[in-house]
Amino acid sequence: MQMVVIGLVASAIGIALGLIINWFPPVASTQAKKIDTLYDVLVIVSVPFFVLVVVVVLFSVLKFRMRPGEENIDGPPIHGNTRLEIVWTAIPALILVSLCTYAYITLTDIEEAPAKSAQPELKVDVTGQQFAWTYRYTGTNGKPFDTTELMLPKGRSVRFAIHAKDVIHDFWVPAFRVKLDAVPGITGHYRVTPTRLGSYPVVCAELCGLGHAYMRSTVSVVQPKQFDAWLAKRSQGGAAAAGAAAGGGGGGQAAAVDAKALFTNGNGRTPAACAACHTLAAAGATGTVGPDLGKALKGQSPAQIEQDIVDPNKVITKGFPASVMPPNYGQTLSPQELKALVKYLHDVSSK
Ligand code: HEC
Ligand SMILES: [Cu+2]
Repeated sequence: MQMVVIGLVASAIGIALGLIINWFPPVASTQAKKIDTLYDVLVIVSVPFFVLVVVVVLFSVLKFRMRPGEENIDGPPIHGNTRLEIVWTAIPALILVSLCTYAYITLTDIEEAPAKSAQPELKVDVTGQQFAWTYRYTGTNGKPFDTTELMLPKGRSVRFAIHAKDVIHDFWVPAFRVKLDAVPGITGHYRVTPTRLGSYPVVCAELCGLGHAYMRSTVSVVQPKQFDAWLAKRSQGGAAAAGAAAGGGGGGQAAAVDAKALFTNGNGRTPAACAACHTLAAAGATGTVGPDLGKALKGQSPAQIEQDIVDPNKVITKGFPASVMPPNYGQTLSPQELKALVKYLHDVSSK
């Protein structure tokens, strides 16, 4: 009786603590709410078992400990108790099956496609690469464009198609709760419906190399109107950049490459756009993995800047990690693109 009373009190305290402590990041999607409820139910069901085991162990240690003079006394021999064994197998099995069923129902629920009558789903391609995320949207003109900025409209279902270029990453927005591995050669999917305006962290949840801890950025959830305006603007930007690149292909003129667009969005072949990691006020870039290039490149010669880009580990900027900036821009940027980028960075940083 004593043990049962202590166990009940301890369980009640444990459950209360489990529910009072605020474990979760903000709830920013319809999925998040259901997952938090699932988590709360798991806390309510599992805390009593943990407490029960701990209480029985501590109680027994205290109450039935060996006292002086009892060294040679042995307890009564005990044989199996069939009824007890059936009960303690059946109850956990029942609980386990119920929890699995509930978890499975929640999973199908959060993965369900929006109703046909609802607004068409927004599709965003996500690509993980050491050590940044890039996103591909379909522009208002029907043409895809790449960006390092993840912008989502509030209240509309989004379906992510998740890819990886090099190693396994994992695309996770804790405020949305859902996450999925990004595996080279496989396209994974998940959907969320953002429900809360604001900026939330995007993290890589799979150890993917030396720069893993830096593979962080943010997602902005905005009003649908604001999103449409952003999409329209980026669609034009993408078209202009593509036009410029196509024009430059024949002439081979460095001036024909839109270096600013290249810096912001990459060329589709580079490992990651520079803006994913660098701040550069002139390009509106706000990455924080690498140095602020507007400041860091002051006084550097074009040759130095070029070396920084094609051989980033030769000179490591103080206070920043080595082996995080991709080492292969020398191959993934064309000579014209590299030249244009160096000229652009030299121009904007020497102002
Ligand atoms: C995955 C993150 C990442 C990406 C993408 C990235 N960089 Fe870097 N970059 C860094 C880090 C970290 C450093 C500092 C360590 C070092 O010097 O290698 C750096 C350093 C630099 C430097 C040297 C700055 C100085 O203080 O001298 C230059 C220049 C530079 N990057 C240009 C670029 C350009 C141009 C691009 C796009 C073509 C780019 N980076 C893409 C992370 C990145
Ligand atoms: Cu990663």
